[in-house]
Amino acid sequence: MQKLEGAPWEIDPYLKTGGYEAWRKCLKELTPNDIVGEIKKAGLRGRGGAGFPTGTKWDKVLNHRVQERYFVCNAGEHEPGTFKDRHLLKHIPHQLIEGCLIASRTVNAKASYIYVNHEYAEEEANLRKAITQARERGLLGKNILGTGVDLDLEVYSGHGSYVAGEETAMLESMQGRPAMPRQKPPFYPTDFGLYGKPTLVNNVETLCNIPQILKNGAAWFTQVGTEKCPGTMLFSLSGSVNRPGVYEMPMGVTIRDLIETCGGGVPNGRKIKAVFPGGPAFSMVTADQLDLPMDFDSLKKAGTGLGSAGTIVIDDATCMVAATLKYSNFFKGESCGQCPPCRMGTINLATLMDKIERGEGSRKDLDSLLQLCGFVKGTGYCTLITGAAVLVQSSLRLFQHEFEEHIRLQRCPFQPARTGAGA
Ligand code: L3W
Repeated sequence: MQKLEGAPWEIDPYLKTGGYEAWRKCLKELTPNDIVGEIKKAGLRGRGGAGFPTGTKWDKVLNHRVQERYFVCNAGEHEPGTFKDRHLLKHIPHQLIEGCLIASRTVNAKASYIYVNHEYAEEEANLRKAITQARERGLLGKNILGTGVDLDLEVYSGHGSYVAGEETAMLESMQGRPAMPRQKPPFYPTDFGLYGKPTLVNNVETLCNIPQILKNGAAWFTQVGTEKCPGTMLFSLSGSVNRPGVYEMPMGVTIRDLIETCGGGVPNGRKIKAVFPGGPAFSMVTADQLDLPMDFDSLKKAGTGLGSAGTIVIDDATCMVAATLKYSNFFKGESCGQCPPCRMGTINLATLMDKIERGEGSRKDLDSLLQLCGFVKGTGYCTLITGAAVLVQSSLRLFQHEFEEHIRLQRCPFQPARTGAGA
């Protein structure tokens, strides 16, 4: 992902680096099947959290028997610790627009949208300006580049919630209904999307890879990364690191390399206690696992996940009960309330975590926590409740002694002990 000179919405710096060449090729030379074939050959996998093969998804919509199709770019990024789509929207909106045009044209979408997290106001404004510039150059709109093709992109200001970033909840909210996920399967957007029609939904980063693959070829794309997860990934690195930020690294980079080479290590001579490689919805890893490669398959095999690569580093001065409570509260606040196990489970998990952190917990509460996690995992229409349960399970498994210390001391051991009357 190349950062360009000038204001990000200006089209000329992007055109100078070969921008919109892939789009021209798609309009004039390549058939939809050629395009899907090249994406399959590249082995591109979705960057929104699940790593689903992009070519397979495009193929499903392209070859759907229903001819009325839609395209939606999901820029509803809201995962704690993930901010890479924001970076792309902010710095290279034209690359995203080009990816959206190609995707939309390939599946012959009737209408095409970019759904943007409503908190990304500056990025959304820039994106709108970039679309206007592309329209002025005849790259979208009516009779694109004299080919007779009509295609436009509409920016949709999104809903503010985390769940609204889940693709089916996003589609619901775009139709004026509450942002609540549908049951998947059977309601995959490729079959039952916007207005109940086949809809191609892709993440921002996934789409930014498309022009590069078509311009440089699948073989170029697979030069880096692993065999099953080719290409690069944008890692949002945050927490206890000297240089937090967004880093583009080959898939399979080790956690250590990301933290040390990109992030400049942990500040103040502290040591790493834990890392969320893929955000708080996936298990943490500990300091002895830093040589794990970061790609969808390796992290899954290690019992965690890459998700959208929101990598959060926690140092040894941090109370793991407090750190876990912070994210339990996040999940509690973001549950849409549709599925009873999620609505009740997220509240109960956060309540028990809070009780333990305040020093009012008992051993029975630890058992209740574990039992609750077991009950609620996998029970929602989306993955929110599973993420909330995995978070607590992994914290308890790896840092049980810290939970027990809270119970034994009846306070958080990381907080100074209260002394004296009225303290
Ligand atoms: C057609 C099939 N399409 C799967 C499509 C599906 C989607 C993509 C991935 O992401 C992950 C989770 C979170 N026919 C298909 C098919 N697809 N089978 O492939 O699908 P899926 O269901 O694996 O997951 P997803 O819901 O898109 C979830 C991680 O991302 N994540 C969290 C986001 C979660 C929320 C939320 O639920 N509120 O925002 C972030 O890292 O943990 O692993 O496009 O349609 N047979």
